[in-house]
Amino acid sequence: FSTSALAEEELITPPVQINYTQNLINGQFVDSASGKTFPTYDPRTGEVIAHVAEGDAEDVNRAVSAARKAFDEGPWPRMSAYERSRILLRFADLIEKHTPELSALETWNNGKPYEQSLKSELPLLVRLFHYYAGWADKIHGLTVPADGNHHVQVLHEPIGVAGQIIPWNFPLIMFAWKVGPALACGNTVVLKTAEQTPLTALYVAKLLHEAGLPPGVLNIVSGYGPTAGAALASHMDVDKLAFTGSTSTGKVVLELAAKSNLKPVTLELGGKSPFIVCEDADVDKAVELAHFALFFNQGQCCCAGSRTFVHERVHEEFVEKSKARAQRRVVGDPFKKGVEQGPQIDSDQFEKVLRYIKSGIESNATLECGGGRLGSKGYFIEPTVFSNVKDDMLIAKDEIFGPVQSILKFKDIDEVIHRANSTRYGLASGIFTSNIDTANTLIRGLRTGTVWVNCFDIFDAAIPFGGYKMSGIGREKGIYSLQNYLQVKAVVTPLKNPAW
Ligand code: TXE
Repeated sequence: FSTSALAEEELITPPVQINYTQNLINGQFVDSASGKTFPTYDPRTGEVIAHVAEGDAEDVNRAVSAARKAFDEGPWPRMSAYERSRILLRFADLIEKHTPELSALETWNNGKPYEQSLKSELPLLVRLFHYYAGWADKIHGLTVPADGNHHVQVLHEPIGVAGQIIPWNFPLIMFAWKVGPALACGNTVVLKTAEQTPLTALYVAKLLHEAGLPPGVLNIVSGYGPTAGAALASHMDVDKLAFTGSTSTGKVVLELAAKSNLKPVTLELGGKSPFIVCEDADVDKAVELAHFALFFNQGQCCCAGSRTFVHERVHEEFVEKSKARAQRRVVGDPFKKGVEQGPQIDSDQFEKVLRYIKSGIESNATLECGGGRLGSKGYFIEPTVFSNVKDDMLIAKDEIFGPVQSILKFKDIDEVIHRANSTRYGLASGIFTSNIDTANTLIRGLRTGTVWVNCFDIFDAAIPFGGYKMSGIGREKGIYSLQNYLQVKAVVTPLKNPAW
């Protein structure tokens, strides 16, 4: 059921084995306290690929105790920063060595194209850990010229036990965004993976221990949100919480943190990012970039360019060409060469996306192409393009999180800034223009945490990422991510001889 002959080529058959399915607590793989397991699936078929230990509140308690002990008594926060850096560097090198297996496992459990896992995500994962290894021995405080006869220094200390909850759309990259800065700063961690994609985090955690991580520094609990996730968010002995997922669950975890011990929370949540094609655009290039901005990773990106605003002068040509591009998109088994789009992650997401498509049709947006399921098994959806989308339609307001492009027409820059900002989200935006004045006006006007100009989805390790408004609190990656994992201690000492 591919849309191109390319997908008929042979399956890539990478070596893939599932060795780790238990929770990781205090350096050991262990069954869950209840003995329960849950199935994890292959989204190509909906078939079970493994049964994984199902953690709940008791497993979270055990993991937090291990992390607490490793923080309060263990070597990790006390060892030289250089030694911590070397462990992270060795870890990055081990990931690089295991790239084919990890890429295969990521694709098997998530459904993303194997070539995407292999050629972009695993190299980025390695880069992220090199980046954070580089920070480990460069984190230091300040001295402050305070009034009076005092020597004032500000120490930057690790915050303690970090609780981290991640989603399923980029299981390994999300692991790195969370675990990298936490460990570089000398913290210990309890990570809860998404119930859809528990496998690769366990695999890399094993490599991290091989690289020399002391036991208890990184603990991983697999399990569901309302049980394991909620237990972590409300735990009294967790000093900091980091969450990536939906805006509605973000509100839940923020409330759980507030009602327990007021742990600080960083949130990376949903989006409805505008991608703005200006009147001077080279239409062919704009079509390709807008297509990538939306359809990348099966449309399952928090920053997906899911409102494609197109200037009226180029609108008609743009719609025709976007439709043609979507019809050429190669959908199929993600292990096949040349496949651009695999299945959606699971039946819930699959149904949700199809419901939004139905809503688009019912609200009289024009369905240019796609709109249905592909094949009869697994969670494949046709690349779908709507034109004549209006701002008040559900498909223009809600995060669809699937391969559904909505094209909206605009007349002038002030109007498009206003409409692009008329959303509860503010994660990212894209601009396509070669006019510097237009670009600068849009850059200043858009209320989003990232503005990509004539590019999209550039995820360098050093670039901060996060949202305005209901897209989140705080920033990940780059220097800003370190602040989330550090406490600030002011130390004041009287000076005996103020002149010196
Ligand atoms: O998200 P959830 P879901 C958006 C996207 C998607 C929608 C729903 O629109 O369609 O969210 O996806 C854990 N206490 N994004 O249901 O529920 C859960 O186990 C503590 C955007 O997968 O937010 C998982 O580990 N934790 C997004 C994580 O939260 C809880 C990525 C995310 O799940 C919990 C994914 C609870 N009560 C979905 N309930 C992005 N920003 O990239 C769930 N969890």
